[in-house]
Amino acid sequence: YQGHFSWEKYLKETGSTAAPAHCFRQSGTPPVNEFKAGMKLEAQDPRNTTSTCIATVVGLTGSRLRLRLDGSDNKNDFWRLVDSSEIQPIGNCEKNGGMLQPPLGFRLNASSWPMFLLKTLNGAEMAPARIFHKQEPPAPEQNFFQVGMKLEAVDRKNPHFICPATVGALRGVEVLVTFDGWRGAFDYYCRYDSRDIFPVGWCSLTGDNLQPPGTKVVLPKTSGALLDGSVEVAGMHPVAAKPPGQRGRKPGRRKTKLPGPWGQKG
Ligand code: MLZ
Repeated sequence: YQGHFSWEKYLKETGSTAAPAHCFRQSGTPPVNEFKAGMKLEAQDPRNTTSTCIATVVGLTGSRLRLRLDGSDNKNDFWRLVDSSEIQPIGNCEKNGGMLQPPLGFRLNASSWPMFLLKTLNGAEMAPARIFHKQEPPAPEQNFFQVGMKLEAVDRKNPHFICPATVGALRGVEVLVTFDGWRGAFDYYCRYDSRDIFPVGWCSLTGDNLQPPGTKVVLPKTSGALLDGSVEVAGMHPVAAKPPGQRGRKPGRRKTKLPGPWGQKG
């Protein structure tokens, strides 16, 4: 479900272009997701990346898995692409001479980890090796992004969301991901080969739910005020100008949201 958002219309209305596929470290066709909720696998602990832990698939969204580390709480779920190198079949760690570790913030006493591990794996449904993808796609040889290009990106503050975004700046191997319609509140720098950024159209291919852009307006630096007191925003519908006191208001929750031309959630 894509809400009422259409990239085709939006690109036209904003006079912008999509970042071409060769900019991204993503496979041309999104990787097939054959995982099922409840399956267990090995994953790097995102809060302690040198540890390999047991994780359970607690949800599926497009080509991504929502994972929860066994022995952790339900407040630290994380999302991984099915072709991520950070997930492996159970047995892989030991095969490579490693030892499975308790997650950071293990609920029980550290001394109970060996028994916990036995119990959590006993009778568990282990994700079969054949549904893992052999390799992560290769990184493009350099940063091919250009400022102004559109893309789809994981909102790192709400990582279940993938949202329309624009390249805001370039800094060597890094790209500033700016989220359309959110006044910078969710923006971040990432490497050009990050697995959190996708070409336009990715979500419609995977069936992931692409969020519509926000409706928070960035006022242009040089006044774009029109005669009727409204402000023209980057070729989109004029939005009513705010009284001076409210300009540049910090992003945050507003009780009544501005109606957006593309619909919105959350
Ligand atoms: N509804 C929530 C989430 C916003 C998500 C923005 N993503 C770029 C909020 O308004 O904070």
